[in-house]
Parts: sequence; structure tokens; C-alpha cells
Amino acid sequence: MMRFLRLIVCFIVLVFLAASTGCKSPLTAELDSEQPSATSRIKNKTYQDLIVGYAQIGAESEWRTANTASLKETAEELDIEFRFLDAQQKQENQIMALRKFIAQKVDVIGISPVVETGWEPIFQEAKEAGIPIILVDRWANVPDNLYVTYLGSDFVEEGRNSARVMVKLMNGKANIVELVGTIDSAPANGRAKGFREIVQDYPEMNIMDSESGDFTRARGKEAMENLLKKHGNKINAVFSHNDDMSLGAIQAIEEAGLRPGVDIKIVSVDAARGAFQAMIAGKLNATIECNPLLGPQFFDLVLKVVNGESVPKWVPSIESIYYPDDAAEILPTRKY
Ligand code: GZL
Repeated sequence: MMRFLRLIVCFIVLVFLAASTGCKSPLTAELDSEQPSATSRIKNKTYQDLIVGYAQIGAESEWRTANTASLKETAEELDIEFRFLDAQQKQENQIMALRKFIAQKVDVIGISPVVETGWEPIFQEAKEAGIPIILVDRWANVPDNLYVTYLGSDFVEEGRNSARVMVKLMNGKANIVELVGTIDSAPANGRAKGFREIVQDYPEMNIMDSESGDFTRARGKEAMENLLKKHGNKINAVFSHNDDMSLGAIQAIEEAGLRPGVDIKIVSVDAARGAFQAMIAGKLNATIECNPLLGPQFFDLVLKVVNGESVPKWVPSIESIYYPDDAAEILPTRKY
């Protein structure tokens, strides 16, 4: 009898020791594999463990240059292996970049999609390879399960704010031409939509015409020249989807013998340094901020995603509106 009791006590002690020292008896190990503990889902990778691929649109504007600088500087500060590819504003180059990152088995892919459509197949390839995608700056029109989160602006609200500023500036009466960003891009679609949402309530705010300047200064100048040829002195206001195109439009307006900011009022988007300089010179009437300095937020999201932490589906940027009267005071504080 005593032997039997001793055996029972030894067995209980053994089970207790096995559980407390972490080594699993087959039973508990089996249970764990069926119900992974919370800690097994959360890895504890550090920034230095990461390999991040990034498919950037290009270098089309002051905004993009600042956006790229923010991403690269942050990666360097955090000592992250950052594989950065510039697609020269071509979707096929971004798709090739993503295929390269998938082959390299990077931990996370970041991308600023040059246009909203045409991404599902390559995003599906990344999903099947188990590589999460984070959309940065521009949104892509794909099913929610093909990207983890979108870090970027509310382009529709930027359009609404542009219109609110324009209505006030023109006292509700204007003949407007619109300089459109890259056709089918999320910022161009959103800004155009938001602007029209507000302007439609003002019958004397008339959008006469639109032309794309593809977010660049040179193409913005060409578009404005064409619009001036078509509509001449009837134009008294410009809504431009970004500051680079606005700077091109300013050149075209001056070459037509008119005063930008006076004869033709201009409301722009981005709040880049060039816009502040134009406002100080009295050639631009307002710029709606669109924050490109997304590096810190992006890599914070990358680490959370890699370590299995939950992140919101959309992380909006924080933005303001700037006017000529305090442009000189603010310009020295601007980072882009
Ligand atoms: C907006 C960004 C746009 C900027 C342009 O988030 O995608 O692209 O407004 C840039 O200046 O080219």
C-alpha cells in the first residue's frame, strides 16, 4: 500500500515539475498546439530584424521628394534594411518591384500605388507568399483582405477644404478651371470629388474645365496654357491638385500677361515650400496641407504588423490649411 502511495506522490511531483519548468507533458503540449497562447501569436522582432521592401511612385513633385526623404531617413535612424525602388510613375514598374520583393521574401511590403486600379493579381501573389502589404500615401481599390492598413490623407476632405477656401475667396462667384493630378490616382479622384461636393451648393461657382498636369510643374504649365487658350480672360480661379502644378500654372498665367493670385486666384494642395514662397510673392492664395512626412508612422506600423499586433485599417494624416498672411512667418518652420 505504502509503495502505491509513494508512486502516486512521485507522479504528482513529476507532473508539477514538468508544468512549472516549461517542458510540456504530451497532453499539455497537444492542448497548446490546438490553442496557441496569446504570446505565441505575438513575435518580438525588433527594427533591426526587419527587411522592408518599398515601391515608391517616382520623384514627380516636391511632395514626393519629401516623402521619400522621410522614409529613407527613418529607416536609417532605426537601422532597418530598407529596399527602396522608384517606379518613375509607371504602374508596371511598381508591379515588377513587388514581384522582386516577394521573391526576396521581405518581411513587409510598403507601396504608394500610382493609380487606384489594377493591383489585385500582384497583391494576391504577396498574400499567398505570406507577405503583408501596407498602403502608404495613396489608396488602392482592392478587397480589404489584400492589404493590412492604409496610412495616408483624406483626399476627399482635402478637396472639400479647397472648395470651402475657394468659395470664401471668390465670395461664392467664380469661373474655375481645375488642374487634375495623375489620372485615376487616389488623390486626384478624391480631391476632385470633395471639391465638387461643396461647390455644387453654390450655383455661381462654375467649374468651366479640367485638364491633367500629372502632378508635375512642367505638365501643370502646359495644362494651364491650354486652358488659357480655350477660355482666356473668362477664367478667374484655379483649383490645382498640387503645388507643383500650381507653380507651373503661375508661370503660364504670367506669360499670358495676367497676375496670378490677383487676376486669377489659385487654391492649391500639399503645402510645400514652393507654395509658401508663391504666397509670400502674392501669386498663390491658399494651400491645403497634405503631409508627406510619413516615415515614422510607416515603420511603426511595419513593426506592429510583423509582431502580430492589430492595427487600424486606416491611419489618417493630420493636416492644416495655410494662407499668405502668415506664410513668411511659417516658411522657416516647414520641413518640406
Ligand atoms: C498625395 C500625393 C500626391 C501629392 C503630389 O498624398 O500622393 O502625389 O499631392 C504627389 O504632389 O505627386
